[in-house]
Amino acid sequence: NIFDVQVIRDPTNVKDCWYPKHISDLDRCNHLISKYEPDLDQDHPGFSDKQYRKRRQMVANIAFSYTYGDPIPRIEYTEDEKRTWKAVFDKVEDLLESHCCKQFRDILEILKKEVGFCSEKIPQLEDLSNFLKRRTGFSLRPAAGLLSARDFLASLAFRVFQCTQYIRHHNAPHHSPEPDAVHELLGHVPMLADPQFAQFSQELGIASIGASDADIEKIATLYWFTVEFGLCKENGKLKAYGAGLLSSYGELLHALSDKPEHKPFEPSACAVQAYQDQDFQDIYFVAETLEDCQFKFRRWVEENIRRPYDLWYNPFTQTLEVLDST
Ligand code: NLE
Ligand code: FE2
Repeated sequence: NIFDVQVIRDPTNVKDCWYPKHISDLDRCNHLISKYEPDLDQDHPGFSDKQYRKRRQMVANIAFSYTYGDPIPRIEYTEDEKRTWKAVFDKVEDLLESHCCKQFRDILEILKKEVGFCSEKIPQLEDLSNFLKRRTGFSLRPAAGLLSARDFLASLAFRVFQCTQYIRHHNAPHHSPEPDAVHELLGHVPMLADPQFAQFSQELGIASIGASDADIEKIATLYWFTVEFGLCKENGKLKAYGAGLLSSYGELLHALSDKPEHKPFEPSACAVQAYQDQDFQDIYFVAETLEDCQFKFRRWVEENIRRPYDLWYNPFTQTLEVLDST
């Protein structure tokens, strides 16, 4: 078998399943979840906009034909798309000092200096991928839309971030229920350029490899309340570090207001917290610091995710290696 399918047998907690061993196996980890797509969802702001739907298809096709090692094709963004990027970028920048965590603020500065990150042009995935490779070893690969949690999390184990390339509809710039390039590039990329956060992201990914469906659900929920919608404290004040907040002016304001509930970050409670993904969250988890979040998560994985083997990511061969089989 060319994919070296490893069958893991432990009916209590581990699913018999294929998982990616080498970074190039991520070519097979791109199963889409159809949800909030302009073609299917009547409430999507692009539903009745034929041109927008055609554009989305075209951009998605880049991801469908991408394979490991290709440079990520550049997109010539339209005026509408550029205006949308600028609208979000400028508004988020207004809230930078008051609402966004230090890691984000610092890396935004570096991005401005090193890759010309600014409100006037939408950065290209290929350029940001190269920036990330130098900073933390993360890289981007184009994704056609929302992916299954298992596939998306698996890519993080290889320090690969699957990244959409299309832009949200111009009628709703300040909050989108689905990922788009504004969200990925403005929200995720700066955080993935932080070494400690990159490490945390990879550990979420490694924890998901070979996990049961129930455990994937828990890890995806932890991912949701940290990487996407996490808050932390800075000199006693709440700040956002979650990418879903950092790319949404509307939700940034909401998250730090007194409207939603703020709970201290505790992995075992967080992993089973119900949530919706259509609108602003009603609950946010607050980490003392990002390091604290990482340590608590690590401990939770050790105590809760049982696997008959340990995995290690070998960065020289870009391979997940089994350390210890019992
Ligand atoms: N709510 C985010 C935004 O508007 O940028 C996107 C979240 C995707 C999970
Ligand atoms: Fe995201």
